[in-house]
Amino acid sequence: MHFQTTPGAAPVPRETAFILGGALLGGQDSAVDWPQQAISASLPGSPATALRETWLSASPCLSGESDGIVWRRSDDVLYGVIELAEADFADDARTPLQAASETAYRRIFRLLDAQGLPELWRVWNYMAGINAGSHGLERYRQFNIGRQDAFLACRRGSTGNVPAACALGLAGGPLSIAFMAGKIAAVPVENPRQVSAYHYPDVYGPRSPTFSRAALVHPPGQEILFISGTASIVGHRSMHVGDVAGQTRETLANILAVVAEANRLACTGDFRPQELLCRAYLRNAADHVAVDAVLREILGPVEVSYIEADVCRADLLVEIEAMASHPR
Ligand code: 3EB
Repeated sequence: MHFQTTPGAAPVPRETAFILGGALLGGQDSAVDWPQQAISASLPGSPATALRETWLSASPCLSGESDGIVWRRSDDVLYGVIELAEADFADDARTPLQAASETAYRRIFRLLDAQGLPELWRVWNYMAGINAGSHGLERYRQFNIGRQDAFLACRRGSTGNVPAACALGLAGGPLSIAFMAGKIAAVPVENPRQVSAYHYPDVYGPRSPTFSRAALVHPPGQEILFISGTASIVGHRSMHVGDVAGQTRETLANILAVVAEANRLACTGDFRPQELLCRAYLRNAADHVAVDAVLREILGPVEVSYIEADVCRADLLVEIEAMASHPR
């Protein structure tokens, strides 16, 4: 599998049958016939108003649409996108976001079981107003209840072998979840500097988030490291509140710790910080210059895309995710 980023308006560079799926950063949905997660947000510091990220398969893909999930698969890997409008869950006994979240994850697990690619590797979660409250509970916490309920209902377990993930707030739009899954289980990676998110205490919500700090996954001939959205959290506490440069340093210390931990488990040799392809989410677009300076000081000249989005804790200003790939 090959990953690439191109300016949004550019023509698709290869035969589209080989496109597994991807994301459109900054853009509204454009008509493509592969699963594409549209992330409608501004891209601070980018000359392009949209960037397209594409996963290319080594072989032609099979396409499908099931239960509202648009997906494509090769023999070994499946990528899908599901978007659910919360208004369609208005009559549910649960909050609409909780109900939509549980429904989305249940549908994802059903699809993966049916396709014989049951191992969920990486999930990208976006929702409107993530820090807003409704029904007496912050919306991110509502999402966490629905997500965890689906893992438990589908007999997945909600600790240990859970996917790498990110969860961000956008100005509006549906609950949007993209995911990558495969035949072979991911190797989950935790961060010794942080309490595992699935063990966060309940001051952060009635249910813990269901994700691992990183995952090593193994498509044919390859080892990919997916580092989850990472923030300025040590133990389980938010650090450097109000200080975006301090938060960025702490976040990168966490990412370096996750890379070191992944390297103990990797089968293709050490991943080096300079290899990372990063996405950085900024609560305030104007922080881009400060975050970029710290990021380049610590990681060197890596590839990074900035997206204006809300981090899931109201006291955090920046979250960074990353990935890297080795031949195997
Ligand atoms: C954190 O470490 C910051 O709920 O899926 C990062 C990555 C975060 C994923 C998720 C949340 C999620 O808790 C927030």
